[in-house]
Amino acid sequence: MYASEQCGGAPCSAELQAADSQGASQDPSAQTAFRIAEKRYQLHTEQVFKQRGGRRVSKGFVVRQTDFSDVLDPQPGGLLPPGVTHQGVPSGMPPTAAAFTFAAHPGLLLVRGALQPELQRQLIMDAFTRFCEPPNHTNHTRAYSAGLPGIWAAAQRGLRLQPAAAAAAQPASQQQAKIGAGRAADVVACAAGCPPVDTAGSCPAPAASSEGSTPAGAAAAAALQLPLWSRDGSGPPAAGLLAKLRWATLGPPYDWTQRLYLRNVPHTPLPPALHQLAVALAGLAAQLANSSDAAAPGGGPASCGGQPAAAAAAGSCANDSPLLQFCPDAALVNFYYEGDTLNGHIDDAEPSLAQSLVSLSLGCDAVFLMGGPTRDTPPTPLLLRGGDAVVLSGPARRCYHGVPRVLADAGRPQAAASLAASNGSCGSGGGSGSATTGCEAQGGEEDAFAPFARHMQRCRINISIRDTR
Ligand SMILES: O=C(O)CCC(=O)C(=O)O
Repeated sequence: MYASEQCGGAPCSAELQAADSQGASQDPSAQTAFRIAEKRYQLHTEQVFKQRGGRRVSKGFVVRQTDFSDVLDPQPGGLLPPGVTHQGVPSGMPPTAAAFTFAAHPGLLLVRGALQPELQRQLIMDAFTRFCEPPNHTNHTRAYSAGLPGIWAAAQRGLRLQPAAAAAAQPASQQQAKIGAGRAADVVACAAGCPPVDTAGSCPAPAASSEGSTPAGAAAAAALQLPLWSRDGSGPPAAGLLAKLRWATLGPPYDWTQRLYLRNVPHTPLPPALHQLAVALAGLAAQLANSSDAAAPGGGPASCGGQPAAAAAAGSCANDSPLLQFCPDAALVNFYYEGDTLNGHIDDAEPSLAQSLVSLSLGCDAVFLMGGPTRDTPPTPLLLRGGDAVVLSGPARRCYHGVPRVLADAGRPQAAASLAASNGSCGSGGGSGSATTGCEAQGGEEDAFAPFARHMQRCRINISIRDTR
C-alpha cells in the first residue's frame, strides 16, 4: 500500500481507502484497537499560546511527546520480551543479521541488519535515481504522465520544470481514465536516458514496451525530447517535486481503479538483487515456520510461500510445488518523511496470499504496527531500523499492519545519527545547517553517497516486494 502525507490522521486519498480489503465495515477512522494504537504513535503537533497585551496569541506549534516505551526493539544478546524468539540465520546473510519470530504473530519474521551497509547505500541511491524514473510509475505519473526523468539530479542542481515540457505531458485525469478503460498501452514508454533494464532471475519476462504507439504515447514521448529541467524554468522546482515523491513501482504497476497489476504497460523488472534477497528471506521464513512450533499455530508451513534458504540464495524460483513457488516480480517503493503515515491495511491485491511479502527498510527508524486479521486485534508496535527486513508469510500475510510514525531527526535524534553511522556513511553533522556533514573524504571531496545520506536523515524508504503472478 502507498504511503501518504499526513492528513490529520485521516486517510489522505481514495487509494488508501480502496486498499482496505475490508471496505466500509472496516472504516479506518473507527475506534478500533488498531486505530487507537495508530493515534498513540502518530506525530501530533499542538498549538501553544501566550498572553500579549491581554490577548491570547499563538506562539506556534510544538510536537506532543510520544511514549515509545512499549515499542519492541529486539536485539541479539538483549533481553527479549516474552513471546519473541531469536532465530539463527543462514550463512548467506550478513554476519550481523539477527532474526526474530513472534509467538503472537505466526508468519511474521523480523531480520535486523538483513541488508549490508553497501546494499543499503546502493538501494537508497537507486530509489532516487532509477526506481522513480520512467517508465516506472510514481505518484507524479498522474500529473506528469511522461514521468519526471532526472528528478534527483535536477533537484540537486536547483533546477525547475520547463513549462513546455511539462505541458506536453498528458494531464492526470486523461492518463488515469485510459488506464481505467483498459487502454493501458497508451502509457508513455521509456525514452532515451532510462536506467538499464535488468532481468529478474528466472521469472517471466515483462511485456514489451509500446513506446509512442498511440497519439498519447507519441505526445508524451515528444515531451521527453524537450529539456525538462532548466535554471530559469517557470514550472515547479525539482526539489519541491522530489519532496512530494511518495511512491514508485518496480515491475508491473498496480492500478487501484481496476484493482489489478498492469502487465502490459512499460516498466522495468524487479532488479535481480531485490528478487534474490526476497526469495532468500521468504525461504528463511518458510524454514522457521517448518521447524518452529511457535510459528505454526493457526497456520503453518502449508500457507507460507518460500523455499529452503540455500536454494533461495541461488536466486532460483524453481520449486517442485507450485503452491510453494515464490517468485517475486514487483515492488512498491514508499518514501516517508516525518509526519507521513501508512494506515493499517492488508495487502490483498496479489492473486495468491500464500506467497510472502518481503519488506525492506532504509533510512530513518519507524514504528511498525503488526496486527491481526481484523482491526479489533490490538497490534504489536515494533521499531524498524534502516537495514531491517520484515517477512509477512503464512497467517501474518493476511493481517493488518501499518506505519504510524517515522522517526526523523526531530522525533528521535539518536536514531537518525545511528542510522547514518550504521549505514557506514555520513554522521548527522549536527543536523541541517551544519557546516560539516561528516561525509567529506579526507581530501575534502564528498563521496557520491553524501547528498543521499543528508537526505536520508529525514527520510525513510520501504521496498515491499511481492509475487504478483
Ligand atoms: O513501510 C513499511 O514498513 C510497510 C509497507 C507496507 O505495509 C506496504 O507497502 O504495504
